[in-house]
Amino acid sequence: MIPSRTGTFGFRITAIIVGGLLAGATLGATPHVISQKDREFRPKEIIIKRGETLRFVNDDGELLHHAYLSSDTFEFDSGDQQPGSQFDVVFSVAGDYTVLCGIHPKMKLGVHVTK
Ligand SMILES: [Cu+2]
Repeated sequence: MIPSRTGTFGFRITAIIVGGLLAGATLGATPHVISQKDREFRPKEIIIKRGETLRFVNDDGELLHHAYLSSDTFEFDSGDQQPGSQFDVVFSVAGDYTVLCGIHPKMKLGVHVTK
């Protein structure tokens, strides 16, 4: 019986370690928050590393927003964003991009993704 107990114990230890690593990875990938308030992206310019996440938050009262990016190497489309909602985008390709809003043409966000 002792060997079988040890085996179960060993498995549990492994599960705890793997679980801890996953939790750590999630914490390490804290998104960069982009506010969309007063019909502006805030900040208007951001530098991130490839693989990092931008979180587009619509904190603009009653207004809809619709963040999107269209380029040769990378694109996304948040769809219409209701007030209070958020949309996460992982920038998986390095480059210099301009994110626009499909509803407010003057809204622009410069995203510089380094390798
Ligand atoms: Cu907008």
